[in-house]
Amino acid sequence: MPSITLTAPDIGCEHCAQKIKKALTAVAVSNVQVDVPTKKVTFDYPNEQVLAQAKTAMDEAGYPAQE
Ligand SMILES: [Cu+2]
Repeated sequence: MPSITLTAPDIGCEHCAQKIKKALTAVAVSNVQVDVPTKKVTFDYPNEQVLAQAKTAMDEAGYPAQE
């Protein structure tokens, strides 16, 4: 499964990390890791459609991501 690392500049603390992890549980990604100091979100995704859903989920959670 491909893996991607996105940067979400609005991550500020562990609470943000938990919100993102929770938002991504609704999407079929796996191995979600959020690194607060670097504001990076890494996960595995099965296909491009799921990747797009994950980005949408992050937008809706208030943490828009950039590649
Ligand atoms: Cu926070």
